[in-house]
Amino acid sequence: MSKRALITGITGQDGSYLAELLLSKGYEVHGLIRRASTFNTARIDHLYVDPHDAKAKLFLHYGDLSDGARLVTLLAQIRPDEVYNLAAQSHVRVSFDEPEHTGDTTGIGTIRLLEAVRMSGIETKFYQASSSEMFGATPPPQNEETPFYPRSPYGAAKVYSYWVTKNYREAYGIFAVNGILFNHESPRRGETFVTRKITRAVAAIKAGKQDVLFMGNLDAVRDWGYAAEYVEGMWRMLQVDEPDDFVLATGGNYTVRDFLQISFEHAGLNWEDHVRFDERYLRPTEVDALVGDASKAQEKLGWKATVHTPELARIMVDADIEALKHAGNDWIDGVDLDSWKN
Ligand code: NDP
Ligand code: GDR
Repeated sequence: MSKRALITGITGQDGSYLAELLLSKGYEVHGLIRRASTFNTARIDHLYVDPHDAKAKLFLHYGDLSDGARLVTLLAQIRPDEVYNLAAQSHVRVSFDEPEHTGDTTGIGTIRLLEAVRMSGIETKFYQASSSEMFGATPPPQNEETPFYPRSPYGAAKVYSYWVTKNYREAYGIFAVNGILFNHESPRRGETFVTRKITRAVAAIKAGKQDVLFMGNLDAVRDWGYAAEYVEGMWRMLQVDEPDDFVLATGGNYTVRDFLQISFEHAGLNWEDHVRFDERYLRPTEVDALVGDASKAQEKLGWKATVHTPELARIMVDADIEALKHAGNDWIDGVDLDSWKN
């Protein structure tokens, strides 16, 4: 019998890589998707097989983390061995615009899912997508022992989710773990996160479709790793004997300015000729520096990042240059995106 997993947030960056990984390991994969007026499954379309086909191993179900009753029904019906809670309003800047919605999805959504596990009476392992944003103002290097000091409604909601996950482990004996992941990126990264915003702009500028890129704080320090590697770490956290919490990070230390420089240079461009400041992209409170220490994951999970920030930037620039060649009129350039998205 193959193992069964349920992934919330399967249509997102990490959900798509995790679905790929679990399918490659022979899992039957179930994903929660939100009903939308347009299709939102572009990142997993390549994995989809018609459910009438006997070979189908990926099944999608409508649902939402705001709908607790639906979560109970789904868990009782699917009876997964592993639940990965990746769904969230995940954009830090947007969480200042939509603080209540972010709290409801990124915070309360987690306890709805944990309650659904409990109420459906199933035995399952539970992974919570916790974040380095929880460390916020506490200076690096950050590890599992570092105190939390969130600096956004998003960070605060993730702290809530972290603690309820730990509480359900202690109170009800659920195998529940927190993966505290530092920034991880890929060619599938959402277009309004800083790395992808930069690499898409590089592709568009190189192709003569864009000239200027508006940015916020270039001094922020981040530890950017490769998402495809991080989902392996998530899976490993559910394969150990005892539930525990783990940091995943590369340990690297780069500013947004460094990422601009590496990305533009890779395409033969000078970033200073194209980048302009727009205060719209500043946050009311900023997280100045996140640099992770993942030695516990290396020791106990045998997990270590191999792709570091400069290589990641080059992978993303190459992918966006390639994507633009095939995009035709579907490509929305960075300037347009900026005017109505964050
Ligand atoms: P994305 O923003 O790419 O994906 C978020 C997913 O959540 C999407 O599938 C989205 O669906 C879904 N979602 C949003 N709101 C709801 C809701 N109310 N009900 C059900 N589903 C919902 O995030 P990532 O893949 O980058 O990140 C995955 C998780 O890891 C998130 O929880 C994020 O906060 C966390 N995290 C991410 C890090 C990173 O660097 N990427 C680092 C640390 C933590 P839809 O497609 O319909 O919008
Ligand atoms: P972050 O990622 O807030 O770290 O959260 P993001 O890429 O949005 O910002 C990183 C840093 O870049 C600065 N910045 C800009 N950011 C954006 N988006 N757009 C800009 O124009 C811009 N200019 C400068 C930001 O101020 C910030 O300092 C991500 C998300 O994936 C979270 O869900 C996850 O939990 C954390 O990473 C770890």
